[in-house]
Amino acid sequence: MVVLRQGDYVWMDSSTGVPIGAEVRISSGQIQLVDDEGKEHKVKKQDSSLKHMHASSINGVDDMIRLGDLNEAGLLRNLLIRHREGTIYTYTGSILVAVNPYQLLPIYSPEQIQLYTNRRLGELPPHVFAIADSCFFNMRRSRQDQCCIISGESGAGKTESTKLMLQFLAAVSGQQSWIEQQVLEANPILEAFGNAKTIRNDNSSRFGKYIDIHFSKGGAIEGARIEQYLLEKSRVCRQAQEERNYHIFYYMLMGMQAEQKKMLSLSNAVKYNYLNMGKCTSCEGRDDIKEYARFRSAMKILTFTQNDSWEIHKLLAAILHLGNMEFEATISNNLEGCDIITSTHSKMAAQLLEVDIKTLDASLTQRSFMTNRESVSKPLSSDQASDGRDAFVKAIYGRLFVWIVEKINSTIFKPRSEESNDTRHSIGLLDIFGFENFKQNSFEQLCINFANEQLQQFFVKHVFKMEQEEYANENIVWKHIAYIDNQGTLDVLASKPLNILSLIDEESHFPKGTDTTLLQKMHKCHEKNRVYIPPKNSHDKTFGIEHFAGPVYYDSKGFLEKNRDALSSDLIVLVETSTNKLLKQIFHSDPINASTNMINSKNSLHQMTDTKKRVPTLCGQFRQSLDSLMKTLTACQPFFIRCIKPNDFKKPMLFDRALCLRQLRYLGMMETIRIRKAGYPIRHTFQQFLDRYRVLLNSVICDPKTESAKACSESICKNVFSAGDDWKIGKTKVFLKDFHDTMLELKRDKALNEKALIIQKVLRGYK
Ligand code: AOV
Ligand code: MG
Repeated sequence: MVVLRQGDYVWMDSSTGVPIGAEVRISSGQIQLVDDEGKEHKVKKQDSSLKHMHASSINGVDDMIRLGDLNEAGLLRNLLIRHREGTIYTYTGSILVAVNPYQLLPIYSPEQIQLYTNRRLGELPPHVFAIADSCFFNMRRSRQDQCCIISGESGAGKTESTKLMLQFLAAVSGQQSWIEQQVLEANPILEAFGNAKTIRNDNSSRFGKYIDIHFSKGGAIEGARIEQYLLEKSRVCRQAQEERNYHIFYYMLMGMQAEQKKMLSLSNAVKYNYLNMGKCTSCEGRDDIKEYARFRSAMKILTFTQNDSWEIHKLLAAILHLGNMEFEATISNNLEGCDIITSTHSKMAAQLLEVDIKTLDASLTQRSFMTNRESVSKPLSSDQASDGRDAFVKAIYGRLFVWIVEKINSTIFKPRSEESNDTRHSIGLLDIFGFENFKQNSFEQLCINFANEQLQQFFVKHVFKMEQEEYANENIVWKHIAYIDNQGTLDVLASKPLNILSLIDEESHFPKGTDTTLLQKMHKCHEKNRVYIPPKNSHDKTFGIEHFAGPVYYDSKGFLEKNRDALSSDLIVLVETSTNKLLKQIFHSDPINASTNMINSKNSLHQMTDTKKRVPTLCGQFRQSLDSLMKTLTACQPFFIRCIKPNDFKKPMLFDRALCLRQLRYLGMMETIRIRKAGYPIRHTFQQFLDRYRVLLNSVICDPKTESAKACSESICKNVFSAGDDWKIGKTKVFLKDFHDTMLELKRDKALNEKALIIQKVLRGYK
């Protein structure tokens, strides 16, 4: 029975299903509980449903493995009270949990960078800088590539964390060199072209990126390489309510000089069909004029010439004019067709693309195809023509984006010369589009969520599977910790025979395939699997997938079209006739990387049916690039940052317990804390361990000349750690906790310093 006293803290029932913390207040014999959300409750002096809070939960802890109340309520409250104080970072061992503050905090100054430089994890309060510093330190200590995987749903803070990591690494690696500046300034360009306002996030990344930063042996940034994944091209033509197109369009229309705008015949954003569809052309808190200036200066730093920049603007303006072109239905020879209505927009589009207006007209309103003997053209309806125009625009924008990333890479990537034989190491930062679940979800969301499933699996493999396997192999006594494995979802999506992605691909290659035939096949193959949620009835075109982060319902309409990502041969031929160098260049780059399929007029049908000559689909390319990403990540030592979105309103100081609990659950945080608390995430082979910490070995007790590396390692541990400390000696490795690593490094530094002092004294004595 719990006896309540003034000032006690207790756990009480709450509507979210997990207990909430509350403080006991007693006045004139009345007992009140004030819960963590400020609500007051009257209770009796003795209430059997209440439980006293563990001391560690009252004020919270820096590292959640130290929580006494190791349950969901404890975990949730720890983040809540820290968030309330503006402490957004918390550790779970070396895994960082970051709760989006939705406000600028004074914790990213140069002084803070300095403070966190060259300190061991856990020496200072949790911080994203500490993770960056650990990556840097580990890279130099183990001479192995590092990566940091930043995950969380849309708006949770992945992109901001990535920028902070980069800022830290640039600062600690040297003295503000030009290449560091260039690596940092790549970001405003990428964001201008690849980020947009969505209902979830005002600066949502609509592409994935992996920035691999290369360091010299001395730890200076030598260069970097950016890998981009699957830009959401459909946004260029269509946006949902309250969403915007890519930032660059609005920046340009707000920030460009009047004279230049006139040359491109541009007016305000509200005037363009491609920009006003979401009924939202400005974004609160985002100054498009200022951002444009920032973007222009970044372009200069990344060595885009004035001419490059002008040519890019020309293509962007052409896109806006293409979007405002109108088609008028016609009937000739009993065939429905259409014409472009001549307007300034059609004229400007042709002028900027540097193509003949008549050819533009013909390429958009007719489609050529091969019969057995000859090429014939068929008129298109106005709807078909505007679909074709949209496909053209998506191809231009998508290819332009790829070209820009490659151009940035050509500036920041420094290949190693043949002679240089010292190895270079790298730190990779992964920032992809977060898990998404909108009212309406399409092919893009399926790809985005598939990528997030893969990352979750990488986490599960690393933190749960491989770790527990290793304990078994090394004969470490261990009680298995259960965890939720999302491999089942990945199997249905991408590994099992006839998996969903391969069915989409199959159907895309099949000329007669439609969204309905696709649904039928999916249904037939996966009906019995719990991961697949079938349509409600025969008219329903929606299927669902049980993702690790919850079920998502996808509208299959347009799936095949989007996946085929095809452009008519007429438009390809049109580009051939253009004198616009940039346009031609972006269309001539490698089609796999440029991510638009060209359907060649001569063999388009053959390509569709002949498996050997298949044009890669969007999904196929995406899977390939994700596979290669997973290989890269597997070859690195990983760090993890788990970002949490505290509310759906982009508001500071608002912590929605139910929303956070849901994220903590699907991120597997409870199990992560358990395994980090019980487990030994730091592992060294005996020889590595001895090599690094030899200075901590008392050779009187254990002589490395006669004793084995294993015996020496054990002796070092006994020497450094307190009695009763939980570390283990396996068959080939030493197994330690995160704090042991910090302790060893600090003691090693101290011992080396003392040794150096003694040597100095001795040398002085000789003089
Ligand atoms: P995301 O990358 O995880 O979403 P962002 O990193 O873009 O999310 O964060 C969304 C917004 O939250 C930012 O624009 C900031 O306003 C705010 N924010 C995030 N982290 C911080 C921080 N450390 N300090 C201050 N404000 C922050 V997405 O790309 O949509 O998956 O696709
Ligand atoms: Mg982002």
